[in-house]
Amino acid sequence: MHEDNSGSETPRPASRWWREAVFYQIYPRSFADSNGDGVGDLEGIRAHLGELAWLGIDALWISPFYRSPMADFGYDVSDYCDVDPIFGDMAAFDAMLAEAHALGLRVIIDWVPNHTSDQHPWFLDAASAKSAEHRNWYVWREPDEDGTPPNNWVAAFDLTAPAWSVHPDTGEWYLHLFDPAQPDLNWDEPAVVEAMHDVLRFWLDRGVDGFRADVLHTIGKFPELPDDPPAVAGIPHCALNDVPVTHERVRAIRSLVDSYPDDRVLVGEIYLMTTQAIASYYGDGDEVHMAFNFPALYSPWSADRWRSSIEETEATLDPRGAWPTWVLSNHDNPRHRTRYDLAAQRRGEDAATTARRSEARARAAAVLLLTLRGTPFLYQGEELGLLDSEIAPGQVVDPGGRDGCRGPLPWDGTEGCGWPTGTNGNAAPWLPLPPEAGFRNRVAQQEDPGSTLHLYRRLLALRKAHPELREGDLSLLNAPDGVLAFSRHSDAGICHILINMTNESTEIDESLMPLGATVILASDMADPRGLPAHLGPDQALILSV
Ligand code: TEU
Repeated sequence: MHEDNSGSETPRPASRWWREAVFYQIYPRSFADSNGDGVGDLEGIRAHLGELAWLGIDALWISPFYRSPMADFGYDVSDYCDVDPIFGDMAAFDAMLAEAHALGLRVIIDWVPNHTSDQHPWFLDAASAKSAEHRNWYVWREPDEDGTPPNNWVAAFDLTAPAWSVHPDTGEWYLHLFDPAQPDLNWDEPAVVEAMHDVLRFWLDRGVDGFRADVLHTIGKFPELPDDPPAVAGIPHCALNDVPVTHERVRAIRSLVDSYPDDRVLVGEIYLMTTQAIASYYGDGDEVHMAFNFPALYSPWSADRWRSSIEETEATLDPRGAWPTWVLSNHDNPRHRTRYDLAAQRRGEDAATTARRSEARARAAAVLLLTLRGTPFLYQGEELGLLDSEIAPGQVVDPGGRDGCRGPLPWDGTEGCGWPTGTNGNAAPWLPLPPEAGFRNRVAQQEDPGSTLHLYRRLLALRKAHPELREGDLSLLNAPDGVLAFSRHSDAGICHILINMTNESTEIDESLMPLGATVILASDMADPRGLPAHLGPDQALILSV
């Protein structure tokens, strides 16, 4: 237990650092490998923090590095308060955290409250006998005579499989919204709540700046565990679970986090399919500080679709004083560059056009992500414009088949790009490197002032220089078909952001480019003299007006 918060006198004015910050998600297995075993580690993160500070990042979210049998690559935790040896040890974590703080980087870590590993001592005990001490820490049901599962819920990774498995030791079903190796905790059991709160305290005491809470909306379930309606057949239950009692539990977590000094933050992964449903987990400012806005992540490269996504986000969050987030890529979905390419090809775009548009689209998307009103979350490697790794059928290791976006980050132009090569008795990286790694790597892009890496760095610097880009209001502007245009404005200034989401050069009129405005950034890093009359294909501009 920490002591520094007892007898709090005057309430501190809440800092809003997390509203102004740009977060960068690190997926530790694929970030940087310090010991040549083919899997990234905490020392690898520590060694590269300087590069993230150089880029202008404010905060890190680090995906799980806890002890785990790795059935879900760390989202199956067998000890919440220790580091898996593949990632290092507690001293390596402390060193990484201290160095991040010394560089001015905040660090939030993943907390996985819905389920443990089936190898967690709690579950090993629970499964051993109906009378076991931890039995009620998980969700058990007696089998029916007909052998069908207790309800029709579908698990996340195999949509043909129930969210239930029979455990051989007692013959009863246990619930798992994800892999069978990830049994759901029973949050109706007060000892579970206490134990999981203790996990939060353990890491808060160690100095982390907050948490990204994994599928936080699933820690409450209707006690009768009713069937999902037939109309949503095939949708995993984790995307449907939305139960009032969860809000009470989230409020308790928030108040624990708020009881610590220095403005720790709670970011919820609320994996629900509408902004409306996600917004309810902000509560009255007493649940999560922020939640990922997944409908926007799934928006295609279309000005109309983005316009409605922005309208809906503003209309839903703003009235409740809830602060938006924006994310294009993470460790669960194809990278946005790959996603836009695949979608365009499905619509009939020919391969040569895709090759030409691919990077331009991803760069214009970066301008969008970093100028919307809300906190942006970058995913490691998007600053290099990475594509997904190509994964042959025999190389798939993730139970959800999400391997492509998890390819190792290429650091330099050497044979292994900073990773062991898999030759001469060396280990191979746990997943193949992304395409183009020979030139699309950190060192090569750092040396090229026109690179995607330098575009991200300039965007982050612009956010620091222009308060209106961080805290200003957002107004959508009328624009030609296929162009998304909005302004960000405050007492500090006005910016117009113009994004051409088509393959055609488009004429821009004076309402969007007023006389006297100046282009402060172009997504292709062109340096237009004076005001251009056109937006190039897939080009984005930021103007100071
Ligand atoms: O993801 C939640 C989640 O619902 C997704 O896994 C989703 O089902 C999947 O991406 C669809 O393709 C979180 C973590 O981000 C993910 O990595 C974990 O596997 C999952 O929870 C279980 O902990």
